[in-house]
Amino acid sequence: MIGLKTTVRLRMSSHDAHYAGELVDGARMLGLFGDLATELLIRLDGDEGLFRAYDSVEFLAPVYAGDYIEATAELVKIGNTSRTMQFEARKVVQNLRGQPGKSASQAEVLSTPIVVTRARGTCVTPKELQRLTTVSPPVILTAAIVGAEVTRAQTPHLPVSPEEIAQEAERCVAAGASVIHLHVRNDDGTNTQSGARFRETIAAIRKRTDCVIQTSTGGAVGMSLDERAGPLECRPEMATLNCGSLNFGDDVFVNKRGEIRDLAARIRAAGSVPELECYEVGHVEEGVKLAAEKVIEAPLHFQFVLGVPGGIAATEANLRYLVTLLPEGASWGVAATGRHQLPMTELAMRIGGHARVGLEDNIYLSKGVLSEGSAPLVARAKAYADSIGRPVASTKVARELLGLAKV
Ligand code: KMH
Ligand code: ZN
Repeated sequence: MIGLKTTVRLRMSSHDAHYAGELVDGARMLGLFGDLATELLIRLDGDEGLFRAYDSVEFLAPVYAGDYIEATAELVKIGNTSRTMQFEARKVVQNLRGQPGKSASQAEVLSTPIVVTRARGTCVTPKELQRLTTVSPPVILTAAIVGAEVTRAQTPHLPVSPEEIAQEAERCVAAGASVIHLHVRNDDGTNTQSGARFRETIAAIRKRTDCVIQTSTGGAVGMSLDERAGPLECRPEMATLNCGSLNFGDDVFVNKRGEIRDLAARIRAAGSVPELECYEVGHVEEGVKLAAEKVIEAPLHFQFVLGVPGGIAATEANLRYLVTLLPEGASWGVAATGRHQLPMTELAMRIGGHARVGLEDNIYLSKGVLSEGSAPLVARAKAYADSIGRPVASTKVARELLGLAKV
């Protein structure tokens, strides 16, 4: 429910104008915000609730009769009875009356809307008037603790040996992760998809924790399909299925359509549940097609990988669009690269998704400060989930949500 949004668009008429020169008063914008807040409360609680206070209001540009205003409210925090919302009103069409050489009825559509008012405020719905149950769904935190590209030269905190990886998996689960996205390394730190090395590493993890282990079938750029399928001999509970090709930094990560279907069949034969890795819009559509072709089974689990150089950018608009492509019943999460990891995983958690953090995608805790392994990144994601009222899924709950059989 956090992230619930609503929008109205309407024309300011001369009835709305209050001051000289057909200027509309700021209170009119606050009236719109009040109506938007009420709609969000009705959607959330089944009650109109009450507006308690504005924390901030900024009037940023004048509004005149004849302008069109688009106003949006977004639910950003839910307490026991309090509901905090962020408001924005934008001018999307402006009347040009009064400008030199323009007629009274002349107007233009603004290619870049002008923000006229911004505010943040808190509403209240008393407990006894909350008619709908608003239970926030648990969030599954995935820790991508190794990856294929990160090196010890970039961060000394990268686990390499099976025992180091197992220790890191245990730390991440203690911090709130329920899924470990797994790559493995040779002793010299180079990447490998060797089934034997996965077997050894999974056994070491299993001695320490009962998390969901999701092995990579992406491996590293340039590996053959047979090589990438190596970990499937361990019959992992989950395995990634990369849903399309893309430029991957300076390389090309090749996932031909036939190869995707081949790997999907191997994942199924191994008794594993696929997670669909999508780095582009078309990859999501391909994932949906795979289900239509019965190559994979519903419920589908999508991972939106945002911010790979060459792939879809890590922006709010992109993420909100990707979510609209999903079929009913699908789950989704976000794995964003580098400095995008924090804002994008938080956004995902606010709007109902799951989140992946860890050194595979981002080695920094903050600008210039290396994360001492993936566990601090998991702990920070859990703290955020707690702050917005989403419980972090235990390994048991994660298995239920993902439809996995207990190993
Ligand atoms: N290393 C990337 C080329 C996956 O694990 O399936 C692919 C990757 C995705 O990491
Ligand atoms: Zn990976």
